[in-house]
Amino acid sequence: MRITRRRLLIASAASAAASILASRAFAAPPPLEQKETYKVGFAQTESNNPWRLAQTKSMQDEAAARGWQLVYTDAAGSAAKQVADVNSMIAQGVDLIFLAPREEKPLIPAIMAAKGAGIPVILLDRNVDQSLAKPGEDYITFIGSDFVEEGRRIAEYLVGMGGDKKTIIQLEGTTGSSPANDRKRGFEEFLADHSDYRVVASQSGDFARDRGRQVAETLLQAHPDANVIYAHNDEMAIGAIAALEAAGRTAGRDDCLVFSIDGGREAVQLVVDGKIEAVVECNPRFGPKAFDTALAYAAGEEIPPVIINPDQIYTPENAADLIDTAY
Ligand code: GYE
Repeated sequence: MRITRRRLLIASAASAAASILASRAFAAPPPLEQKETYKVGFAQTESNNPWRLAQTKSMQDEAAARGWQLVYTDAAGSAAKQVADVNSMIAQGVDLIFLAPREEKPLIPAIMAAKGAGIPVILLDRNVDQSLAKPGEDYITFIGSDFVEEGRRIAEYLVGMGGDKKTIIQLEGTTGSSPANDRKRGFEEFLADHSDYRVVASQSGDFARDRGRQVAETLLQAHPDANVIYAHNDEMAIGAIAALEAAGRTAGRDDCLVFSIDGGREAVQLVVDGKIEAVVECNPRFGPKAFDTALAYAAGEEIPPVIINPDQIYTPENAADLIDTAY
């Protein structure tokens, strides 16, 4: 009796292993047919800042230029709505879905649903948890910036300045999103080797201007000695400048340094004005590369698992010359 049971267990373990192997063997994103024109989805995460608007415009312009139909949705800052948006694109039978996943984990079921329905997915601008979904298997690739590097560049610039501004408030992006996780990691990892620099408070401002202002106001009250604000995007940096001024302080080298990431025109102008010390660019113009990648995939070309956009840095030395490159 006991032996039979053991045999059964071995047999079922073997068949489980076989089925894992079988699913691995077919673990590739669904193919994309070569056609004259396509109907593709773009599932945007929210539209509350110039970065998002520039990204959407770039996708719409590219679709129009190529004569492709674009099914556009805006999740308005809700991961649950974004999952529903992807499901509706699947129901509409789009050929491919461009997805800007709001957070790293909640969009995994949407990626898997598209895969199950035979629709390939390209992730744009934000990534997902790599232990739960993989490029080249569950989706084609991730196109976007190297967020760890963006955070690292800000820290490197700050340390490179020298001086006595070393007490830092960090305004984090949307909790659970890949740019917030990675911009924090890159920044803090670089500073780990410079222990005289201290992040005294770090809180999410949800990548939003007014939330950034409110959080900065509270943190500046709790840490009046703070003399650096590192914001994970322009919007929160602009909110933080308002908070500094409301507290009777000034943004800039004389009082509190402000840093941000994105490179919208308003923030680059603030670098020219001396209120933001430096902005690391995060380019939102995805259209051409996104559509080219889809075509390369349809043509059977090998697509790398990540496609990194090159980004520049706006500083007091170059901001006036480069402002026309800002979106
Ligand atoms: O920095 C921010 C936006 O995901 C890289 O999201 C993007 C970030 C960008 O809302 O402004």
